[in-house]
Amino acid sequence: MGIVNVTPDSFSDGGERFTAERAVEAGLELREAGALVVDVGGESTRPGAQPVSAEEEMARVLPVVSALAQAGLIVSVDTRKPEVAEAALAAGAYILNDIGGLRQAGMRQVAAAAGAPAVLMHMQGEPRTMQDRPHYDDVISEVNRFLTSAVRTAREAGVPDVLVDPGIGFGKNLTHNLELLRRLETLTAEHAVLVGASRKGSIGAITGETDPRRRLPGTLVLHLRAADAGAAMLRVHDVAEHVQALKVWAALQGVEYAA
Ligand code: HH2
Repeated sequence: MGIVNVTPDSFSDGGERFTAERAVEAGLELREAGALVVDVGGESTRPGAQPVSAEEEMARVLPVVSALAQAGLIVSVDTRKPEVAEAALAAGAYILNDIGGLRQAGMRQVAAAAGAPAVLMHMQGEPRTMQDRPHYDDVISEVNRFLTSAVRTAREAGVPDVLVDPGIGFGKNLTHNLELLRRLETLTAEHAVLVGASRKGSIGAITGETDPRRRLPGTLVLHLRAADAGAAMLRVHDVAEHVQALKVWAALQGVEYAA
């Protein structure tokens, strides 16, 4: 899954793609580089980010979703707002990616009505404050319990298919993020799992690299660990580099790379 942020303030590519035209170009390039799905988001969820109105979010993402869908791409929309989700699915998005795990009123119904598969992510708290002092007694069990319940609720509401996501960096410190990846088999044993560690703060915390755009090597290590644990999909900024890494990884496993 390649990332297209149509936002002025995303943590890792802030502003770079902040016009519809530029975002569409970026999406097409990601497809060309080997992305199976392109994830379009109009609200930054980085720690401390300011919320965006539904109108503003729609103005950002709808032209991009619609152009990429018309070009034949599988588009996912990264939003927490049911009105944005509904409009994006009507504009041609196929997958609903919700960092809120479809907990907000209306989200499950929108996905079910559109027959849209969904990504259900775990987050402790809210983006503005989630990194203040995250706490777990046992992070993997608590995340798994949350996701299992979110899957059940989504299924009962009629959502046709789901991927779950432990939400790397969403209300988690470095220890929590590493523990989730170390014990990821707990999740992959029960669910189809998506992992998104691309350029995230944990890599900066380990290495001292403050520029997210220079965190590809660390990203690849975390993502190959996720692949080893059986993750079904990776959410990434650097698609071509991941395709190369995954092809080599697949060859080592003696399996064919498919995307
Ligand atoms: N991470 C981000 C946004 N959406 N969705 C899923 N399912 N999983 C993730 O890990 C995830 C996500 C944050 O990354 P990014 O889009 O690069 O930055 P920003 O939120 O600042 O736009």
